[in-house]
Amino acid sequence: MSRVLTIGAAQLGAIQRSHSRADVVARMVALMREAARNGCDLVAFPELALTTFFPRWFMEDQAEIDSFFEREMPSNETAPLFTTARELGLAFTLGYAELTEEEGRTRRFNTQILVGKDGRIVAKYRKIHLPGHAEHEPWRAFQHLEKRYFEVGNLSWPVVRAGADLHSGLFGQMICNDRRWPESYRVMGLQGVEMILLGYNTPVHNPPAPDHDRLGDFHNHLVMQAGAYQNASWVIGVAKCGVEEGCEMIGGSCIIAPTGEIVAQAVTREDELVVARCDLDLGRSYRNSTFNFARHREPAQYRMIVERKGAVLPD
Ligand code: ING
Repeated sequence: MSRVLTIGAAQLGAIQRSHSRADVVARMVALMREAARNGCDLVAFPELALTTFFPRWFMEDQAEIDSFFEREMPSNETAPLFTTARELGLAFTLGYAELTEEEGRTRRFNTQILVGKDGRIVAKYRKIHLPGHAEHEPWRAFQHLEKRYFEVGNLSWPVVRAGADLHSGLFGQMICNDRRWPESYRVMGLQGVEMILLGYNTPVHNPPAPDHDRLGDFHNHLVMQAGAYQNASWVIGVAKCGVEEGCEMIGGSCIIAPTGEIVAQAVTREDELVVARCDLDLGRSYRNSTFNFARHREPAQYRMIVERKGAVLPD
C-alpha cells in the first residue's frame, strides 16, 4: 500500500513587531486553506512563527521579553490554527517561544510541535543548538540573543510514529541552527526517521562572519540535502523570511527527498505554500543499501576516536 503524503511547506514572509498574533494567525489560516485546496495532509510552519524574530534585540525587561512567549498551547490567539486544521483534516507543525513551569521553575524554550489531524499534540521538540550569544554586543548591526532568552532543549530529538491517517509515518523535528549540525539528523536517522520537519529564521548577514553572507542560501540547502541523503529521510525546511524590522532573512523553503534532491522550493520571500507528494517509503532502498547502518557503520571505531584511544587526533 502506498504511503504517499502530500506535504505543504508554509513559508511566512516578514512579521513586524507591530503585527499581532491575530494578524499572523490569519495569514497562517489562509495558508492552511490553500494547503487543503492542494490536497495536503500536513502543513509545516517556520520557527518562532507567531512573532517577529525577537532575539535580534537586547531586552532586559522580563515582561517585555515574555510578551513574545506562549504560556499555553493552544491559547485563545492560536486556537484558530487547531480548529481550522481539524476542520480541514490537516496535521501541522508550529514553531513558537514556549514559557512553561517545569520542575518548580519557569522555563523558556524555542519549541516546535507536531499536531495530528485530530488536533492533538503528537510530539514536541525544544531547540538544542542555540546560536548567537548571551550578552549585549553593541558592535553588531543586530543581536542574536537566543542563548539569553532560551534554555537548551531538554527533549533530545525524539522520533514518533504518527497515526494511520499519516500512514503511520516516523516523524522527527529540529529547529533552524540544528540543521547545520549532522548530529541532529543522525540521532533521528538511528531511530529510523522517515520525515524531518524543521523551521528556520536565518538572517542573510552573519555579523561575526560577513564573508559567509554570499553563501547563505547555498549553505541552507547544502546542510538539509546532506542530512536527508545521509539518513535516508525526507527533510521539510520552512523559512520565515523577508525584511523584518530592517533585518533581511533568507527564504528557500523546500521539500527534500531521501535521495537528497530538492523536489519543490519557494520562489519568493513572502507567504508562500510549497507542495509536494512525499512517498514515506522512498528512503527504504537507501536504508537497505548505502546507509544500512547495521552493516556498514562502525560505532566502535568512532567511540575509539571519541575516547582518544589509539586515534591520531589533530592537536
Ligand atoms: N538562525 C541562524 C541559523 O542557524 C545563523 C543563525 C545564521 C547561523 C547564519 C550561522 C549562519 O540559520 C537561527 N535562528 O538559528
